[in-house]
Amino acid sequence: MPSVAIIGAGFGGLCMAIRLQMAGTATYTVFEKAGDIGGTWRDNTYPGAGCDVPSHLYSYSFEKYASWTRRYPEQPEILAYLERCADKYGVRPRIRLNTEVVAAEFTGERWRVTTAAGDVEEFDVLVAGVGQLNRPHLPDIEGMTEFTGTSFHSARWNHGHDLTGRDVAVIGNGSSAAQFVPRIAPIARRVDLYQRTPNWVIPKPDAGFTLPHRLSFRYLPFLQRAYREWIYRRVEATFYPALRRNGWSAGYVRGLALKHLRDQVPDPELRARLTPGYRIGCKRILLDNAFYPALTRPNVEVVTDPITRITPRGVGSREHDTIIYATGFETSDFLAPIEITGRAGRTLAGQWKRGAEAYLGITVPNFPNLFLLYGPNTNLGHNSIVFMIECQVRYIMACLPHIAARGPMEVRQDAMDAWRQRLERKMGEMVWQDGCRSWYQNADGKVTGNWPGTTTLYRRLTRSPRLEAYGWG
Ligand code: N01
Repeated sequence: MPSVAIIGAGFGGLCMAIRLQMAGTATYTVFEKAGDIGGTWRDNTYPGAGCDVPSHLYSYSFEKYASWTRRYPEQPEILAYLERCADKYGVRPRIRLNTEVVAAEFTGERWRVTTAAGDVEEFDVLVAGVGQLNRPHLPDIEGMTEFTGTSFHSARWNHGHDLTGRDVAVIGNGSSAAQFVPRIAPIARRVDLYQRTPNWVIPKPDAGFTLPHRLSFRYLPFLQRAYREWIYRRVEATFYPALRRNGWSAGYVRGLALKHLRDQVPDPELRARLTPGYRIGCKRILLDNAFYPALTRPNVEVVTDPITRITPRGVGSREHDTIIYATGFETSDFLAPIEITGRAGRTLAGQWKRGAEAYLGITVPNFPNLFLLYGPNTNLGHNSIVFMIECQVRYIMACLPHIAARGPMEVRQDAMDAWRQRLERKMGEMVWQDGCRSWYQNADGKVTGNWPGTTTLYRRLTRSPRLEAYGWG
């Protein structure tokens, strides 16, 4: 089997490592820049961090877990699940922690991988599992550096800074802020939530699993499989259509969101400020039961005035001792800042100047034997990204024997062009450019994040490599 370098030990990189391990090949190395595994679930430790996809679906299909304590467990449980997977499948010895890959160059036959420490090693195949939400985005606001209080990004939570009795400014109101604002509002003296664009929010059907539930899942595995299948089919059938221009469920989901807002926010003036003016689904829909009630607290204010500057004492004319940037991630520069050089000295950053793209979101012309997990146009607005990652890993596993037999595998430019046209046609059916800006888009407004089809279609398209696309027909 070809040797494989995997970058990143989050859901994607670990899945790749486990599948290689299960296939009985130990010729892989996982490079992880942080001191531990877990990716986004290691980084996002803010109070209330969790996932908006039920864990019975947001987990590996080959490693179902019967003991989730609730439908939507929080970050510690998800991280513990990943750690258990790494232990159970014995991949830890092949993970190099605190080892950042800074460059990878295709030599004509193999990938030469360089780490920040200056070590260089060669592998046949390079798999990038760095994800789309791994580098915090900090805004560029005048005066930011002059602030004399404590400031941090939500994905780099400062647990040493007690928020009790503080005057806190939260900048941003996406999924992260929606989860931690209800946790900090009861202890802070005041929370000013700076909202640039309101989000659509629908109820989160969360519930705990009782012991009988958990035992049933453990001892009646068909029940757990059926439950997982039911969640999958429900989100696919109800929420995917809501993201389509003519989707049948958009009105239904919008109605849910408006009712949720009416039920939870009695003040019409605040309700008006929280009502989005763009089509539902254009930005990520939030699933949350605690965010709106937190915003109605007397010590919380939703501030919609644009932020003009940050002073040493707070945001604009207000005084704060803490600023929390819930301002999202650098999502469109996939793989940055790793310098990836393919055939004939081509760099990935150069090739993707007008927007990242990859055939099936996995392979890239001019970059033989490079495979991406959770790459361009494979993010979802409605279902489990772990499902997409498993499709990609299965595809890569199916490519490896071909590489072993025939040498480097490179997707043809015409296959990439045909894929792009297909994506663009499908993208025209979706709502992600209908009156909003979001992290799904790059700086030019092109949607480089999301997959515009059903996940069932993606699974079908990635079931096995079409060898003609690689010039091996
Ligand atoms: O980040 P975001 P996030 N001045 O990019 C605002 C996943 N996730 O960390 O909307 C003022 O959504 C920005 O404003 P606007 C999930 O996929 C999932 O919250 O651009 N504001 C926005 O409000 C999610 O989508 C879960 O106008 C500025 C916010 O910052 C993704 O991660 C939990 C600004 C950024 O929101 C990212 O979520 C957490 C500026 N200069 C995360 N710049 C769950 O599963 C940015 N903003 C529940």
